[in-house]
Amino acid sequence: MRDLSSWMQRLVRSLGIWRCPVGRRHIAGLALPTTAMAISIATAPLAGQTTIVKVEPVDAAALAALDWSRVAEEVEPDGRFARLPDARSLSWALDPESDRLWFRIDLAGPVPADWFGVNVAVDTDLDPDNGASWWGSNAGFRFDRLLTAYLSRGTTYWQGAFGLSDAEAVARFDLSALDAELAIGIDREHDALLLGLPWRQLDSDGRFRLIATVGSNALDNDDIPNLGSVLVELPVASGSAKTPGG
Ligand SMILES: [Ca+2]
Ligand SMILES: [Ca+2]
Ligand SMILES: [Ca+2]
Repeated sequence: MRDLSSWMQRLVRSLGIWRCPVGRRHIAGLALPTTAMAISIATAPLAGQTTIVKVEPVDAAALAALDWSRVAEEVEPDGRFARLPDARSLSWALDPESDRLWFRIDLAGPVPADWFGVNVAVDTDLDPDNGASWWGSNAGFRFDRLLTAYLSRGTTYWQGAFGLSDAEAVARFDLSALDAELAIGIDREHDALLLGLPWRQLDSDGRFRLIATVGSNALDNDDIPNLGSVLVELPVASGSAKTPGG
């Protein structure tokens, strides 16, 4: 099994304790989807702290009517672990009323009942050589900003690592370093996960490249796209061919 990156923190709720795998090829990670638990054995102390927050998902059905642009698609399931979420397609939409940008990852199967993980990694300045290296299979991608939702269900709420960060803060294991009105949607009818935020909180000019990944709240399982990244030009971007509402 591939190890996790040496600098990446993945928060694992294990036996009631949040731990952080710190890599260096002596991390053992084991996903147990049937129990919604993941066990990680870290051999170094916690190197950083991401705030654990309680999250209330938005009504995903209300987002279905947005003008979605599908930018990546995978025909066959290709994740590392068959029982973890596998991305089938990646789409985005801009809510013209709220200026909220939504990313939507359609899955090859149902969203797990009690846990999931999703990241959207974004090259905001379109400079592929700066930022931090992605830790998944799409290892050539470098990101400037990272959206994270590693969540598990409590009795009446969801909780976990949830937020917006930049490359420097992610390197010091802070996944929610930047202020953002991040929202999560769980669309069980269409087997999809959605992450949204006001687009200016992510990017200044509305033109950026991205990849996404899905998995459990402890392990990344499947990147989309597998290689390269997809360009998004919001209709609000200066010089964009796409006009608002068009
Ligand atoms: Ca896939
Ligand atoms: Ca960049
Ligand atoms: Ca993939």
